[in-house]
Amino acid sequence: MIKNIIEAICKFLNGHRCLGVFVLLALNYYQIKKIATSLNSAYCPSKTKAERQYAASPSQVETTTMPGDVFNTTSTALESAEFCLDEHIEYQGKLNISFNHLPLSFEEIAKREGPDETGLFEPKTCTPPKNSRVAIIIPFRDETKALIRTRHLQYLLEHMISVLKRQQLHFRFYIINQISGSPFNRAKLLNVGYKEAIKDDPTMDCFVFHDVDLVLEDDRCLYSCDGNPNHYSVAIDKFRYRIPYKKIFGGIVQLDRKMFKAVNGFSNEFWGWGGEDDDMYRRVVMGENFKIHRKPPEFARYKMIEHKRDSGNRKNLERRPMVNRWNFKALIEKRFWQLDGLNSLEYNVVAKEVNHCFVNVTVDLLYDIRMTPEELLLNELPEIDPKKRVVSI
Ligand code: UD2
Ligand code: MN
Repeated sequence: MIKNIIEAICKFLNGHRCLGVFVLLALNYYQIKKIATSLNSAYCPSKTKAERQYAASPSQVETTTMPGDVFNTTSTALESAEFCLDEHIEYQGKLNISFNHLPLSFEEIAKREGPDETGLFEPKTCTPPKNSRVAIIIPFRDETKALIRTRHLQYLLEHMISVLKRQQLHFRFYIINQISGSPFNRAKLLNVGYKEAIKDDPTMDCFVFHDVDLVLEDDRCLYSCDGNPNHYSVAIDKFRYRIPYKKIFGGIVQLDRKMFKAVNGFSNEFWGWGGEDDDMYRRVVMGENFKIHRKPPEFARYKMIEHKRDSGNRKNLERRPMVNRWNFKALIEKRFWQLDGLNSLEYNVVAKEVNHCFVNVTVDLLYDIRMTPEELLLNELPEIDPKKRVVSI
């Protein structure tokens, strides 16, 4: 009986090929739909690069709890909203920057800009894509009676926070404040900032190392990472908006986490003014063969707030020979920068608190256990056990 029915159906379908195909198609409808959906999500033109980049990184989508003492909060924006897209940023273009008014206090800035209690700023309506979770790290010390460097910081935050909010970034400012009693060490402070920032929030993936006295004049200069080491302070009024020398890598630079780790961060051993930025240039370009990108000078325009040399930041007389260690022999045989940097970093945090709109880390950089220039300049670098690095001064 059943055999007869099947034979009849086959006969019928043979005579009506179109209908047969239709029945087969209907039977496979769900499978075809499934394939179409996956093709659509892979090639759909409405998705931007940033969106796909983010989607490709599932670890970033998880909700994260920050482990630090001060920052035991949960980031909620990641769970719900759509990704932030570059084309939705409402740039203002050229900004009117001046320093002849009294700057707002940190409290007033926080009131206006609304960070959370951990000093974090997050877009309200969208989720920042990969490489937009930015820690802005500022080396700092103010030993002036007139609190000149503090005033620089006020001007900077007054202008920059609203710019970075417009750029729809997830960001937090870290001010790394060196205690008095030793020469200023900009580079080591920046290493400390990196370590403290990822301790608070392991999902931070982009790091901007930023002098306190440089204020951006055009908000089209994006502060998110793009897979290259970036130099930002390309056109500064003090240098008549021209790059002062070809290999400059000072002022404001940016690296993502992978790159910063690869170059072993900055050197810890540049005490006083100068050289640390040139050493970093060589770590990036000669040590790891990265290509530095400079931001377009039309947008990467900055005003440097006028200042004198700070009393605790005299010229480092060893800076030239220290930078000149970067020669062919060193590259081939020694890779000395792999012994001095993030992996040999030692410091004591004296205080860490949220100061309205930034995280303030006061730090002792342990000047007494620095390596002497003689040791550093030796061709034969000793094996370094960080615990035994105490040297006579
Ligand atoms: C240049 C570089 C700077 C750095 C420095 C040499 C540019 C545009 N700038 O800046 O990045 O390489 O030479 O070390 O290329 N600071 C304090 N308190 C102090 C001393 C320094 O807060 O007592 C901080 C502050 O963030 C300042 C930064 O360190 O902006 C650099 O010091 P500077 O402004 O005196 O150096 P400058 O302008 O010659
Ligand atoms: Mn300066």
